[in-house]
Amino acid sequence: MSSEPGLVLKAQSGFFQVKTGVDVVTCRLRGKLKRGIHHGDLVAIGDRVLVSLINSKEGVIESIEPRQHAFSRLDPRPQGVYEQVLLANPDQVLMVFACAHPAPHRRMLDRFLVIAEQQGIPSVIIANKYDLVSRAEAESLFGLYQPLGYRVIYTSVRTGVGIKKVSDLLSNKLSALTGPSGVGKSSLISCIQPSLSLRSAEISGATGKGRHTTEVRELHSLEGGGFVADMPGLRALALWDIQPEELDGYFPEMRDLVNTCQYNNCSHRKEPGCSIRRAVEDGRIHPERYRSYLAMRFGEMEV
Ligand SMILES: Nc1nc2c(ncn2[C@@H]2O[C@H](COP(=O)(O)OP(=O)(O)OP(=O)(O)O)[C@@H](O)[C@H]2O)c(=O)[nH]1
Ligand SMILES: [Mg+2]
Ligand SMILES: [Zn+2]
Repeated sequence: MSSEPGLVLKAQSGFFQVKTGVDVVTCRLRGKLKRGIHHGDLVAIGDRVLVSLINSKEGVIESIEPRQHAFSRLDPRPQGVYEQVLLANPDQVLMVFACAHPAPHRRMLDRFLVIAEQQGIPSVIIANKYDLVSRAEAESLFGLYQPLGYRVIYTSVRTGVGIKKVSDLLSNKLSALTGPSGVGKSSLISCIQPSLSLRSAEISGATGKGRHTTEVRELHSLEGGGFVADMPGLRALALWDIQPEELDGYFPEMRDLVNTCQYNNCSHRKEPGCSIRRAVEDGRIHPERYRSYLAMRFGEMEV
């Protein structure tokens, strides 16, 4: 019985599709790995595993390599908080939002960015459906992120704008596309690699909300090298294990200023001598970003 390294491409109901060399093998998890109490997914897409082959199509996952990092979501369950691993070991996460239809929820984007900062994963913002708005409108929505150090790519699956840039970005990397439902994540991937032809669907006219067309998380192998995961639309991402005092460190525009506040445990809300508030007043910090910070810090909002 030979043992081979592999990459988990798909996880569904206890079965895993694992790419070993050129083959994709259907695997179960060795029983002993499942023993004990688990506070998170044992195996997720993006995990590197060792598989013992039963035949050319089936195998057993014997061990899982430690994750460097993971793009995860916190899932409160009766037994305690569970770490649902959306993608293990990502090189980057593409935060996909639409310029319109559905209108972008910037607080939600801010929350995604904070989570990626905390999990140590580079993020890129994709502003899709660029064909539905003017350039000025698109920039008024997403332009504020570039000076913070985030790359913003404006795309349209309809006109093809920006698609090459996204395709180059994905090349030879392990990436995830995330964002709300109906923004065009599956459409973007299908446009980059038509042979995949992922399911995409019209968004509901009545609510302007997506319908959660993509249900299973799966890594797709790209012809130009690399893998991309199409995620189901996310309604919410809870902040994972973030201490309130460390939140300002996940806002790039605040990070370097916090040491200059008068109080070293400044929450940047009401304290005198706060350099963050001063930066908001004189325009160095965008007021919307500051409001997002306050909302996350003081729980005035749930996205
Ligand atoms: N006008 C316009 N429509 C687009 C664009 N990209 C995608 N769409 C449409 O938006 C709708 C939703 O696209 P999907 O690709 O299913 O969206 P999704 O983000 O994968 O949605 P979930 O799987 O539910 O998370 C479809 O009707 C697409 O045809 C675009 O660039 N411009
Ligand atoms: Mg989809
Ligand atoms: Zn302060």
